[in-house]
Amino acid sequence: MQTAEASITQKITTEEILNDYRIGWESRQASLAGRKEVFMGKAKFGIFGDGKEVAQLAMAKYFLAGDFRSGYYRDQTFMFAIGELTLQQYFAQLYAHPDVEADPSTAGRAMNGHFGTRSLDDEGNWKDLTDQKNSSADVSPTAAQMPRLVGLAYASKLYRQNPELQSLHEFSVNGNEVAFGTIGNASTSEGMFFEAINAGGVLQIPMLVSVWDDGYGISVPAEYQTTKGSISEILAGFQRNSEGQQGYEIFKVKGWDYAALCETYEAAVRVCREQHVPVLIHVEELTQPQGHSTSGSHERYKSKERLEWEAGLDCMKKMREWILENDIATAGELDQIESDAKDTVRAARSAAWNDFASSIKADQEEALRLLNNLAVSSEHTTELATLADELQKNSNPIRSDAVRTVRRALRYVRNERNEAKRALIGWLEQTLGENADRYNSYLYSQSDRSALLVEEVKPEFDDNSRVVDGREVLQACFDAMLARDPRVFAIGEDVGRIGDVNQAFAGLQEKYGELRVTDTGIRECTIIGQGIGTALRGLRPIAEIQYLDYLLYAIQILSDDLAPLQYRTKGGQKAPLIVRTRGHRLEGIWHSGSPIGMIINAIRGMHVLVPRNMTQAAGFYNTLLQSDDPALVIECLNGYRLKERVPNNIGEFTVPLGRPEVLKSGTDITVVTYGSMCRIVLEAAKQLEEFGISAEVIDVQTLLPFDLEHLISDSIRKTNRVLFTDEDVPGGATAFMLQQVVDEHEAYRWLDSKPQCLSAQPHRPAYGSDGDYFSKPNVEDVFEAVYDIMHEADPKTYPKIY
Ligand SMILES: Cc1ncc(C[n+]2csc(CCOP(=O)(O)OP(=O)(O)O)c2C)c(N)n1
Repeated sequence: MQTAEASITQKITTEEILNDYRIGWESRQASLAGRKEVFMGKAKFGIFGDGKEVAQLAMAKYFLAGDFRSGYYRDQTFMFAIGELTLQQYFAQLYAHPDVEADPSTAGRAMNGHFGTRSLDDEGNWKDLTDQKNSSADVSPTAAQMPRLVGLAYASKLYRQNPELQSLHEFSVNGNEVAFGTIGNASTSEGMFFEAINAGGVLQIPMLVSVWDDGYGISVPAEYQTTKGSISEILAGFQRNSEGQQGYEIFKVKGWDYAALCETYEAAVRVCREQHVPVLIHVEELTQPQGHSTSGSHERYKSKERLEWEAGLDCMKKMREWILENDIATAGELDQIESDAKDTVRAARSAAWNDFASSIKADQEEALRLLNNLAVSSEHTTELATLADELQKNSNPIRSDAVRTVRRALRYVRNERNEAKRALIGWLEQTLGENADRYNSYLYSQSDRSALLVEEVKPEFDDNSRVVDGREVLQACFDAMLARDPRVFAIGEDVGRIGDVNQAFAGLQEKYGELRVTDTGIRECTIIGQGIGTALRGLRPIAEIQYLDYLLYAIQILSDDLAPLQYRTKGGQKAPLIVRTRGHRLEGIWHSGSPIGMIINAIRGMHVLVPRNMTQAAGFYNTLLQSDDPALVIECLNGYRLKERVPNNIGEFTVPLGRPEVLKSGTDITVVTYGSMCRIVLEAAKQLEEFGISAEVIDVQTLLPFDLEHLISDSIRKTNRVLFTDEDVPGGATAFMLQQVVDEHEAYRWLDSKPQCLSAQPHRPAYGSDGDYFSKPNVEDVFEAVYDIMHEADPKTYPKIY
């Protein structure tokens, strides 16, 4: 472990130091003012970076264009210092200003303290990321910035070591970019932190992790969080050593010591950038002058002595003392900087508020004008005037106030017909449209590379098309992808040497090298993070989760980080990661998973594709590679050895998203399913034919998006009956399909029988063939479910079986 010398560096000019001091004070004043805004009711919640200013000023000095940050809500000073956040933007975010120009990080969507830069232009195209200082988009769950950090740093390794990537100038200059992570000391208690630290050490990537240690996690002190109360002490075993064992370079430094911090960051970033050695910097003795957040005061849990200790070690106070001790500026000059900072912040705050409030006010005034117009001609003048009066009196309106008032007003005039009413409805519709863009847009890509816009190219077969095991279809597809696009690489457990547990990558590591087809440790969460971070930097990872059952280890990071990325940046960042896994029926409790309802409800913002065989899967991979949306592809565990034909255009054919396929046409009932259940339903449908029942079998193919052209509803229009079946628990994905088809697509109009679902048992499947038979829907179950529906409709023709 290194302890940097706390000497005055010769390398930093007086001007730079005073500039840092100014930024530090502006940041401090922004925290103080921000808290007041919350208490005045102008913002709902505030979490600030006071007490962490000086360390962040030092870190910012060594953060270069092309570098990436993956941090958390305390990093405002760093963002100011690298020039990627203005004071006005800071306040705009606090107020939840829903405009990208006002809050480029999140367009008001993610609460204050959630930072991010815009990697994409307005059309969703990559900007030159080497030309700007980058921050990936923050999330609130503690330590969830860590998995992505692994990927951001891993991208540098790929760009440096894979010569085929040299031409991608807008993402990297020889892999020189460092990924800077920040995390609070208490958040290092999370499993994700340790998993990411270990992965960074194994991978030897330029990942520099700063732990901002203020001794607490809200009210819980370090001794409850960390063994020995010190993260650097317990991570000491990760230190690389002189015997050539690779690992980390670990530094420890006081968070109020400007000179030592600058020295430390300079040395740390150099080793990280030049040698691609991961670094941990434990920044101790930080404080929280205003406590954790606006939700409560720290006087409740910090002793008087602790509070005094914090006041004495306040980093801005210590920086001032250091400047004075070293005759860098006079007390008067520093006073002036401090007082200017106050004025600057006040002005920025007012500008942000005026900008935020004025567009709302304009909306409010227009609504009032139209409402008053209507009141004049209406039979409900009193009610409308009362509503208008209430809206008028609201001196701090928000957008929903005018909308709510107008919607209520329209109830009174529902029987009236006049121009004033039409004008008010016109206003409402326009405002709702604008607010849909403000609050509901960009869940998926809105660029011309949306997965939904990829042209269908049908697979081509001829008499010479090879008939092979399903896994070989995938192998041919991945081979073509790797050959065609140097940005593509695959990672996962057992993916490299043996080409995954089902051998769809067999031989491809030998052919394309270890950087393209790569084994990882058993660490699902950071496998996904590795994928997210590299995708954020222009690469096209395929990150494999060995079995769907183990996706649960990664579901949080998919749900919190990847899926909402476009949404929480309003189209400012994208990570077109392809997550590959295999699931549905095989054997036993943890190798037969099909928790599809849970997944599709957790990861809106990703596409979820459930191909029934490997040809469909290959077509989906080809589609996804042309798109900038992230997706999860769930292959059928029991399908790798089933025979399929290899399309002649294996690398080119595409399967469209959101289009179900009719696998067997029929007239009596529609049976809707997906994945491994397709074969079971087809077999049941064959047996039903013997008994005079003609079932139409539909494979939905993709659950998100779901049947965009309402083809299932069209089928029900013909058959008037429907059964939804899958291997999920009751109320899982069958309930989703039912809701989509019957409610959203209004198929209830065509139904002559109750729409029904046939799911697996509510427990996980038991082991062995009998365990499978009695846990999941089998051919007989499907047969009888369909038959019973027909029996209920026509008991004479279809008498009860038993
Ligand atoms: C997964 C998760 N659990 C709990 C929280 C609530 N929470 C927000 S901040 C915080 C304390 C974090 O402390 P630390 O990491 O030391 O950072 P600090 O706020 O002190 O800078 C907690 C528990 C959360 N955001 N995410």
